[in-house]
Amino acid sequence: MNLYQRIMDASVDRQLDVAFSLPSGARWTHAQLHEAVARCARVLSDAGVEAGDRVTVQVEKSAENIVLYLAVLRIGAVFVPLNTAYTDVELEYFLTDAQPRVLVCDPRRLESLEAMALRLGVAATFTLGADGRGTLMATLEQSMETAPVRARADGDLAAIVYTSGTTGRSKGAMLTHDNLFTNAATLRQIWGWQPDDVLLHALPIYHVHGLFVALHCALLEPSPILLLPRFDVDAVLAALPEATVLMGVPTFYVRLLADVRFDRRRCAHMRLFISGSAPLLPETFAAFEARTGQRILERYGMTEAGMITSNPLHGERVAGTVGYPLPDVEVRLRCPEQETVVQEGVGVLEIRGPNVFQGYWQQPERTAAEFREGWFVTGDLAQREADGRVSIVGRHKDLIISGGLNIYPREIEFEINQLPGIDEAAVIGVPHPDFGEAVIALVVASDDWPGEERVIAELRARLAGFKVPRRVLRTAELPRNAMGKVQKALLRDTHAAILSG
Ligand code: MLC
Ligand code: AMP
Repeated sequence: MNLYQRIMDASVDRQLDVAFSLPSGARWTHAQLHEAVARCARVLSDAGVEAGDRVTVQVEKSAENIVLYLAVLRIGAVFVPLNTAYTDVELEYFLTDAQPRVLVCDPRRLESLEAMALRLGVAATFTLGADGRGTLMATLEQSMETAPVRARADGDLAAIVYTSGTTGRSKGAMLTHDNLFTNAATLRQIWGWQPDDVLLHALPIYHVHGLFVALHCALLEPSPILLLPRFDVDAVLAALPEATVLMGVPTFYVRLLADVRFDRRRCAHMRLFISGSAPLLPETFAAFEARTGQRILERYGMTEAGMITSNPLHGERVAGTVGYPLPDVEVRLRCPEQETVVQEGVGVLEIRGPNVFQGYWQQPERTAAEFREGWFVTGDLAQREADGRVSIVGRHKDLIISGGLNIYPREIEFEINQLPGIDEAAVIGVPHPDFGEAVIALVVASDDWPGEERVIAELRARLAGFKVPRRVLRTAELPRNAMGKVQKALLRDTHAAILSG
């Protein structure tokens, strides 16, 4: 069934209730939301978007951005969200790969992106600004025409979400209407979602955390959403007394704790603080409890599978663990050395369940490589206790997570290796007080290399800001093991304190 139909059905008796409220004081009822969705769906249909067509969207967060997401679902098309930090160079790859029928971009980038989209065969480009204005909404306002909900089978695609790839190129994870619905239904149940919940939404909506986990829980109840354009400590502090649930990456909690105004009184109305997308440090968990009297509920997931495990709503939330597999998700561990499958102990986590994606867009070989006997190989190293509780203890994949955003070193190493005077580069993640981890690079270079500042400037032109190394250090050689592989763990140890000051 079309996920949008389910979202519409959920609010059928609640049309005049608030769906979203914004810091400006603006409010959208469910009736207004679905009216706008139906008309936006018509604009897309008139632009030639048919069921199965991709609609690629790189815009700032707004209520209209959510209207656009729901409109794409409504007509059975496939939503392809992109991080607003991606540069034109990165966009060219995504447009070439996804081959969308329509691109929706920020008005400030129309000039460069429209020309690129045209060249790459995209039929139409619309704009949508942070204020909700742009050619998309202007077109919608010209007519009252709507487009009907398109019937979809559970296995039809709803979204392709790009996730960084070990080989350096991002891959599009194909998610179906059923993947998204079943995961949301399970989360609503285990997190005890209620109609009088109020979701404080401060996450970006170009990744699964903010787009699916947070939005779907609220929209399928339905319960109102306080929609913040981005995470901002002042705005969150102002909204907390009205909210009951906050979902965030660990950086949210680190930043809130750094503000003395964040205290027990401000959190008195809150039912649930949820953390995920990156490891929550036990120190943050403990400091949070000491300050607010509340224990953060940590869960674990990934783009390819939505949510996988969660600490319990009732019962012990243990710092440094990600809780139990969701009721409809099976997990097992594979010891990397012996290649044996175990239920307890440490190994690479493999999962199976209705949440698991359909594969990588147009990459059957990569899909096949990441499934074993029907189980999806997460690449995360996990430890499982006898009672089933899971902790993520490391990564089998070479991945950096900075402020909840994934970065694959290969992509950055590739770009650095293109620069003159550089023989080789190793990119690693080191501890960072705000982002958990951040990127640095070690380079072996000749005397005429451009130098740290120039390398950083060159990378900025090509890569999203969060991927650009904070430091680029020249070194005589990179440490290697007997197999000739760069010993990144050793480099991480050597440079562990470089960004901690
Ligand atoms: C921004 N910057 C970052 C960064 N975010 N650097 C490293 N890591 C990050 N995550 C840099 C920018 O490039 C810029 O630098 C400067 O910081 C300020 O940018 P900003 O946009 O103003 O930053 P800020 O608003 O403070 O954002 C930080 C943040 C944000 C942590 C609030 O990154 C965020 O909301 N992260 C959540 C990401 C998320 O939703 N992840 C879920 C993925 S799904 P400069 O120098 O360029 O100007 C997933 C599955 C799961 O993982 O389990 O949920
Ligand atoms: P993404 O590919 O952006 O969806 O990121 C998914 C990855 O984030 C997972 O494979 C994990 O490595 C990591 N992750 C998500 N949640 C947690 C968590 N609670 N603790 C540790 N790592 C996490």
